[in-house]
Amino acid sequence: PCPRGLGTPGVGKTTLGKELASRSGLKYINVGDLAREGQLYDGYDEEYDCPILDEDRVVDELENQMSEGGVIVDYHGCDFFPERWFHIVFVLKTDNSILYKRLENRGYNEKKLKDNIQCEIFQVLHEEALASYKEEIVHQLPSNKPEDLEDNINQILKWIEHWVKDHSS
Ligand code: DAT
Repeated sequence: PCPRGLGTPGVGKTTLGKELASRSGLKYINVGDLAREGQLYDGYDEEYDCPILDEDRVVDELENQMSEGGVIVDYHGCDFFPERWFHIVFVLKTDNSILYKRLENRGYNEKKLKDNIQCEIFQVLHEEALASYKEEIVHQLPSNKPEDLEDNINQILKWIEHWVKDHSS
């Protein structure tokens, strides 16, 4: 039900990713920005009025950095990334009424609004993550209010600390 090129914008991925990078020292990569800068597109979706991501070129572009490690990747989809790239996957979840307001503030038109909210209702991205990665590394996090952001960051920082400890002998 969720067309390519759409997803759940507005849930707070960029806000969380950047803040986490600055507090953890990990590197932050926004796949949408990377694609725009490198024009990593493969055609244009007329119906949804957005370029279609060239997934193979995105993967090629990221491969070197990803094998070095220590990277936070921000994107609304995850099924085309190699499974070996990630040790943990977070799917942010925002209540529909709150998400609707955030997307309205971004100036989305009615069709784009409806499609994106639909996508959230059907939990498409969470299912995509569960189908692409081991269930135990996929975590859903609430992203409605500023306290959620703070809780999520603290929780992930703790996880990073443990991971580093476990892998440093
Ligand atoms: P995304 O990168 O998923 O598109 P964003 O990080 O740009 O989303 O955030 C969209 C808007 O929502 C932005 O104005 C910041 C706000 N926001 C993000 N996380 C939030 C939270 N936990 N509580 C309240 N507002 C939040």
